[in-house]
Amino acid sequence: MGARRAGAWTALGPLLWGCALALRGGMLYPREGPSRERKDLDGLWSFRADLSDSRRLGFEQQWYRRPLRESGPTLDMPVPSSFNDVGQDAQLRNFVGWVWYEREAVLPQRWTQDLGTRVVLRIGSAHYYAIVWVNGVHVAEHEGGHLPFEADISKLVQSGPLSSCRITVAINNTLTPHTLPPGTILYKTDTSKYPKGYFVQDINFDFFNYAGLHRSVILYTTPTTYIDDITVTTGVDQDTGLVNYQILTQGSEHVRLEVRLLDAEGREVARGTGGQGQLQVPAAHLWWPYLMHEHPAYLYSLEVSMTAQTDAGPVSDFYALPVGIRTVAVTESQFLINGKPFYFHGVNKHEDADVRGKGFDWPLLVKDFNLLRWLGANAFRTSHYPYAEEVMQLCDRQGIVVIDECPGVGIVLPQSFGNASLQHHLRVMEELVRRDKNHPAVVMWSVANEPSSFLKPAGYYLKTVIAHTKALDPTRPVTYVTNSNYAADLGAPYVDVICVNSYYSWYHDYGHLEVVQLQLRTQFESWYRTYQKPIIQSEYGAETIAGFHEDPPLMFSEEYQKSLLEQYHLVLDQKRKEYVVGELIWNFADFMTNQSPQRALGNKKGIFTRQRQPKSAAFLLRDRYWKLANETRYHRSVVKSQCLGNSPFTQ
Ligand code: GCB
Repeated sequence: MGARRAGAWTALGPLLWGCALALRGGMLYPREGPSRERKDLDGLWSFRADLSDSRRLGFEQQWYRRPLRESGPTLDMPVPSSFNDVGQDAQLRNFVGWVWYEREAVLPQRWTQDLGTRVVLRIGSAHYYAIVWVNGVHVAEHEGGHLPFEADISKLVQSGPLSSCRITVAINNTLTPHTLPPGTILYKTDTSKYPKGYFVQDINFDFFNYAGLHRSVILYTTPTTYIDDITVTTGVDQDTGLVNYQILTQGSEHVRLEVRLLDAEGREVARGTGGQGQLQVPAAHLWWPYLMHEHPAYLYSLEVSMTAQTDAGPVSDFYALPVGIRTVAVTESQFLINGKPFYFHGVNKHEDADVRGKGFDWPLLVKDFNLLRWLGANAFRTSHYPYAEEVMQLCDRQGIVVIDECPGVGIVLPQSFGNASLQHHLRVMEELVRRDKNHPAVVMWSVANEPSSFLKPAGYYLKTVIAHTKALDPTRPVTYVTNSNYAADLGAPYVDVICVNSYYSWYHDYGHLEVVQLQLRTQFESWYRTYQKPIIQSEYGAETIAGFHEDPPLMFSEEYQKSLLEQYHLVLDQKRKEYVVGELIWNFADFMTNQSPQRALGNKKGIFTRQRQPKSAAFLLRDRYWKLANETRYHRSVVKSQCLGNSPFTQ
């Protein structure tokens, strides 16, 4: 129960930040303001899958040179959305290779004529590999489907009498042993069984490899001298909040920076100047998780104003960043937020829904958050890849704590632990930390889910990714999620928290609920005895077809899911008094997977259906989570008033 690592992630100050980042440039979320405009390109795009045998016809014929419709027939394709499920065509649903998106964007006159304006094209997510052209000119390439990338297109759109530009994006969803997540293309060469050239995409993860433009495509502007990145870390000294900031600018050496911190009512509580410093906030309102405080999720606003003298005259830029003041620390047996023990009672999610696949959708997002609050969940893990920025923003605003996971899922083949994979994995962590570092809701990074951590090269690989992540962000603990045996796990010595997945009485001893307690107890005790680190039960659950009922419980029935959960809860209730610091159900909702004899229209371990309707287990979990919330609350009145005040549901 010691405090060996306590404080390791608190208030280390801004100087440590950013120094290890190899990436150039920031990735601030595009916000409108006095010096910035934004134009969303959501809606219908032209679309064409390259169905040629080689999948390279689009490049051979240079489809980006002319409007896509001139190269052949195109479809209307919604953005954001996966392309797989919107059509009636099995070939498109299961397509592997290059698809082409195109859209004409009308530009405000000032954007094309004012040379002091910088025009940026930003793609929130293109899965998996993307090449982008504007008016036929190559402007960007990006690998990895879950993180944003940008291109400065000012020169292109300001080079002639243009009032619009044509944006073409070619996207390839092929996964190889060196992508993240990895996959393998299997060529089936037995011509007595398969047609010539036949291949399939093989993957070692359990969700459908949806593809396309999954998040918004945005055009936005800044001045040509501009605020490029802001990094904030926070600490607490007695009741004074400490806000360390570091600001990077581009475009001129001679800039003046002023920062003001405003409280939620818009009153200035601190101010400073220069590119880095510390603001002190007396009697600070801390950012607390949902259900942990009377006023959770308190956000300040850090207003950064830049002025610069340039050859073209004075320039100013402005960016307002939401800031939550909080600390995170880990001891041998506790996870502390603002110095108080925090118990994760939450879910694992997926970005997944009917029709749109992994496409971002506001109604779905709000529905999911209403369900989380209804459940009394205080946390989720972004299994198994970074979620949309808007999701993270809502977590900040509602106090939902996040374990932020990178797409390191299905890393099981020896060749996926080589140097090419490692270098890419390090870069993905840089992109993830760059994007999500300022979210108070993010309390821990997860660098992988269930890698083959018992393989020899996995030890070095995981150690390196964890060390790199800690160098990028010394303010948060780092973990990965394991399903290995405690004695064989080569990465566990390097993590701060042990996250372990287990499926007793589901994948092992199926049907035998009577062994769950013994096996789970053995699991916890072995891991703790070996590593003396706090443990999160990061997955557990049972496949359940909504509407199937069997009593006594049988597998796949709602009763079995409930009983299995109850068995887990009995042990969790003992061990959470010792060193278990969280439980995350697998899964929040049913989700689509590859077709296989083990999956009936996808993975059915959701406590909600894919359409977000509750199975019986949702009510069980709701009772439990509210009980847990009541135990950890500060005042008896807190939970009730939060529930009544902020949610349409009452207890
Ligand atoms: C796991 C994986 C998750 C799967 C789940 C299952 O351990 O982490 O991606 O979906 O098990 O249902 O098999």
